[in-house]
Amino acid sequence: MAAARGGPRESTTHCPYCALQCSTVLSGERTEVAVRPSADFAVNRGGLCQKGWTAPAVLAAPDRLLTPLVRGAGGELEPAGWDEALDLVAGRLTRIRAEYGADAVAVFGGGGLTNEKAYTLGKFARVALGTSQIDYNGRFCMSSAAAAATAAFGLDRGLPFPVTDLDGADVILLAGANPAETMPPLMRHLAGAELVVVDPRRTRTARQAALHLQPVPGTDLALALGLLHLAVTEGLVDKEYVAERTGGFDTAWERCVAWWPERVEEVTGVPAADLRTAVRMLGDARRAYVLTGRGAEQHSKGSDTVAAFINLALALGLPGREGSGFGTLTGQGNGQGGREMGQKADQLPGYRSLTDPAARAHVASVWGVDADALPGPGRSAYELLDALGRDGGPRALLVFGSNPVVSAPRAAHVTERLGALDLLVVADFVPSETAALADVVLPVAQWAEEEGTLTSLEGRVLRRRAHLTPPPGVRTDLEVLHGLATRLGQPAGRFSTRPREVFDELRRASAGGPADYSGISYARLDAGEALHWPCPTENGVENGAGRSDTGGARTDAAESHQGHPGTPRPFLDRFAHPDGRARFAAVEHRAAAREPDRAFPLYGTTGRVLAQYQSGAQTRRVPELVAAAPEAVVEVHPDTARRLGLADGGFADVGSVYGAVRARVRLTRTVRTDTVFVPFHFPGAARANLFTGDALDPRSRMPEFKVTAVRVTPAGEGP
Ligand SMILES: Nc1nc2c(c(=O)[nH]1)N[C@H]1C(S)=C(S)[C@@H](COP(=O)(O)OP(=O)(O)OC[C@H]3O[C@@H](n4cnc5c(=O)[nH]c(N)nc54)[C@H](O)[C@@H]3O)O[C@H]1N2
Ligand SMILES: Nc1nc2c(c(=O)[nH]1)N[C@H]1C(S)=C(S)[C@@H](COP(=O)(O)OP(=O)(O)OC[C@H]3O[C@@H](n4cnc5c(=O)[nH]c(N)nc54)[C@H](O)[C@@H]3O)O[C@H]1N2
Ligand code: SF4
Ligand SMILES: [Mo]
Repeated sequence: MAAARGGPRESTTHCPYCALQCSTVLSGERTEVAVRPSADFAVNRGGLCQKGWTAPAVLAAPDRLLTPLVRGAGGELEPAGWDEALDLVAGRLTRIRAEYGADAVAVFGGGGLTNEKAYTLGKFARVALGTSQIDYNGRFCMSSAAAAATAAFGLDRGLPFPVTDLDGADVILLAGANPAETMPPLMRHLAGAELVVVDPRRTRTARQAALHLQPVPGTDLALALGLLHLAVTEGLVDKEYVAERTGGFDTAWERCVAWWPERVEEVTGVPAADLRTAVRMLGDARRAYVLTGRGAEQHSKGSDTVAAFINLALALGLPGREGSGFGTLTGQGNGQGGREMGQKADQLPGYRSLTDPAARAHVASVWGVDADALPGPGRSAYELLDALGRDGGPRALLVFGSNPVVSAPRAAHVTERLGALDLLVVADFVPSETAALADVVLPVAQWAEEEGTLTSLEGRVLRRRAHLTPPPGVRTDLEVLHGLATRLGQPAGRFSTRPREVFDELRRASAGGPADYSGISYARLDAGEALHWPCPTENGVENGAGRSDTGGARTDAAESHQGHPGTPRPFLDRFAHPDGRARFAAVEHRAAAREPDRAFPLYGTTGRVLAQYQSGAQTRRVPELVAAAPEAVVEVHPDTARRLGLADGGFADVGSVYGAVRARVRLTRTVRTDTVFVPFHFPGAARANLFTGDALDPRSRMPEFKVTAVRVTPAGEGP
């Protein structure tokens, strides 16, 4: 969107980082792109966090990748031409497939990719490569919440209401979320409510809370069962709602009968009186929300933990009522859209199941291929990484939008598996730690250099706009996939390089699915419409296949000429199960995979700090952010430090049965005495994931990032 003729050229777009997708206005040319928050987007209301303000720095990063790199005979990455690099990749993929079969080639995607890229990546894997082996980093992020929400509500829309609905809340329970650091502008929407924060650390968010519950890591499931127990015994259950809108209450109640407050206190360390206060605050509020973050979800029981919090919300009658609800705070920029477009091991576009024959037939017809030719579900993210280079496992991996050397659990092992591949190809715009191991590195365009859409944490589809052209030598992800697909024998027209064309195709592919985008168009978005999926019709004409199971969505297009208005609140009338009811889940508490013992006596947990993003590949290249958070620190309580002989500012090794990270000690009373915390944004020997392990949630396959038994020992020198 150019400004008025003669004025400075400006582009209205969205931040490249988290799922809040704050709206920004860009001006200026490459080395001096300036960013400011746009004033008229209600989610950030003129606010940005430090990462958003400094995002343009990555566009001009001094070590930005500007030419393909190919590992030469001497073992070094050397500049190469595009044809040379793509020919080489396609040739080697073809040989590997011929020798070992289609599943010997794997793809790893990311929740930061636009909808257009995520869609094309999934299609590329299933059609051009014919492999079942594709998964993405959202497995490490949203999978537990997604599994629980799908089971409970029949649909996984992270927040099934606009963020601005939170403004009117009286009470909000945040389980394992620290938005004051992970989504600062969201705090404005929480300011009017009394917060109940569940976090083993007294975070910036917890400090703003009316009540802070500080449980032992990995005990949220017991805590949530205890809160449901109290909701019942305190007479706070909304019986009419439970009878009319839900099913399964009785079996859920059976599981928490025995979780009386004193027992919960024993397991979680949270005083029974505080549990009572929490449940009364929620139960007495006129408008209340229960929201989960990764602290409750990234466990080997993450999906059951979310289910237990949903049980609580259902018992209180919150979901599907205007002004109240349950939601999960989705993480990455396109964390919501990225999980609907078919880059997940078991999914097709439109949040369809890869094992549903009707879904396969529909998507195959849009792709112009035979449904029988589509592979079935493949391995989940960690299982995929673990299988690399093994007998029967993938021999080649293509990575688009993730840096697993830093961000995957059991990082030393994953790094070793990457090293066992015959071919590692990484598309990125900076030399990430994973790109540094690659055989071929493909330099791609960044957020401000290309068009596309992302779907924010509230399920709203947003336009990302190009402000710059990509630097010479750089291609877009869509161009890279097109170049590879044609070299693998695909017809030139099958993989478009134009985002708008891809979006129009994905609308058709999603039509009739749970995440139906068919009524959303670039034209409607550019006209300023706020469209949340499902949105099944444009201009009153249904797009693509007839829609069927959009779940509980209200699909009554307001006026046929205006098109479907989108669905900001999908559960107001009914939930998305065929009977319209939400389901309670019968879940039981269980221990973490690695509980503390004599050798590893502490809980090690991990997470985020304000100034760094994810694996840090982008934010460690921004001087202001490096100044604010230069290195990994291990947060240790002073009493614990005294026992262990740790000095503030000295180094320590935080080790588990899997391995050890070296980080600088930061003494703080904000963390429990039995727990240490390490942010996961840093590389090399400072990778928090050196101590995390391979335990997975049986349902979501989410790794246990948030609790590992560790020991902390003084270390002489830095990493
Ligand atoms: N600054 C910044 N912001 C980000 C990101 C980033 O990397 N940096 N990433 C984005 C993404 S992808 C995501 S997923 C979101 C994540 O956003 P959050 O979920 O808010 O982030 P985390 O720091 O991973 O975890 C939240 C809290 O969980 C707590 N926790 C640890 N163990 C437990 C436990 O057993 N139970 C409970 N209840 N809490 C526990 C931690 O102390 C931490 O404060 O942030 C997004 N925003
Ligand atoms: N210990 C621990 N580990 C964790 C977590 C935790 O809480 N604790 N959280 C987990 C969570 S929630 C997440 S989401 C993951 C995230 O971890 P990662 O998947 O590693 O995410 P990023 O660091 O964002 O990596 C994205 C990479 O892709 C590049 N990139 C960005 N956009 C694009 C694009 O459009 N195209 C291409 N080709 N490349 C792009 C970036 O430069 C970067 O190198 O980490 C997980 N790991
Ligand atoms: S809160 Fe998220 S979207 Fe907003 S500026 Fe910060 S990183 Fe960007
Ligand atoms: Mo995430």
